[in-house]
Amino acid sequence: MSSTRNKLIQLLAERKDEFTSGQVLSEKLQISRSAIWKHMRELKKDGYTIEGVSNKGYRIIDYPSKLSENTIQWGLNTNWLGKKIIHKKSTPSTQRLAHQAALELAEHGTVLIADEQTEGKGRMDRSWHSSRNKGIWMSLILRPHILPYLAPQLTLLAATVIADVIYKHTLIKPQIKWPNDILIDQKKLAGILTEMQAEQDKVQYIVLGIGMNINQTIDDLPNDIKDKATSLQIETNKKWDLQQLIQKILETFEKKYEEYIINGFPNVKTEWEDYGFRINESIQITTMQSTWFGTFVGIAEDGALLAKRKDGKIERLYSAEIAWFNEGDESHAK
Ligand code: BT5
Repeated sequence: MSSTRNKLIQLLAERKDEFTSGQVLSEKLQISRSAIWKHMRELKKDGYTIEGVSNKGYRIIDYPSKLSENTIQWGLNTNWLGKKIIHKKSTPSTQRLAHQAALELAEHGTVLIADEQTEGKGRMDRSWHSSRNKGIWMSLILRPHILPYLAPQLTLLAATVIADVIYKHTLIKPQIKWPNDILIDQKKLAGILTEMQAEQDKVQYIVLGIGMNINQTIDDLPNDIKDKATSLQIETNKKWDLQQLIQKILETFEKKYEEYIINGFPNVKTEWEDYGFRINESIQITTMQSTWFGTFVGIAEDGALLAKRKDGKIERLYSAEIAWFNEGDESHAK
């Protein structure tokens, strides 16, 4: 991957619809005008549509529709996340690939991504629909120096990353349903699956999977999730550029992750609660032992769910399913 080309895309992408002159590009990149022209020709080969107008300069009209390691990396403004990307057209599950790669010592920040997953998975062996080119199906390999019991905090952190990116780009404020669902209007747009390999008090690696519906229409959604899932296209009536959203997710993730490693969970908690779904409202809680109704109070300093029982007792839950009821509705469970 050429870092000059990377910078070139970044410069053009920053100015969106405006032209940037060849002169400015050549000064900023410290290369000749003819070298710029050659890079433009390579970008076009990779699927970028670039308009070049004499006396005005260049601008990107369209981004490549196909994902590849290069198209994700070009213009990606991160220091370590996504420096290594493994892209597959089709794979059973990027989680599976990521575990293999991590066991083969793939470095912290490696990203595995697929156009399609044939056996995408959710939590507890549930399945995750991942149709070709319609969404973001990716797994991040992380090797944080944190105690294993804190790993679920990374799920909550990832949820705020996705929520921020959606909010910033669509101006629709999503909600996060504890612990891992990103909802718009009570419908699931994205889910996170965090899996860990650890020994006693050391995390060997974490595979953090992100599944996000982007360009599905209602008709694209399988029947079993049609009434409880959504996509960015359904919510905004327009198609979204996968590559740009992936880059935004990786950039936002890296920033928040670094902040978390330095300062711990408090900021994540505040941000999470700002998006928190049904905080201070009634929820149904199902654990391995029982099902009961309570009020969702928020999340604890370590990321646990805090729910108040009818007698006022606050329970701290690390593993549970929550569901809720709208008036006259059946429960919205998984
Ligand atoms: C999740 O599980 O929400 C975690 C999803 C993680 C998917 C990513 S994609 C990249 C990586 N590779 C993988 O193989 N997995 C990760 P959970 O909370 O258990 O939710 C699963 C439930 O969500 C299913 O039982 C369905 O009801 C619903 N569901 C399945 N596919 C969906 C989709 N595309 N959109 C919305 N809901 C879906």
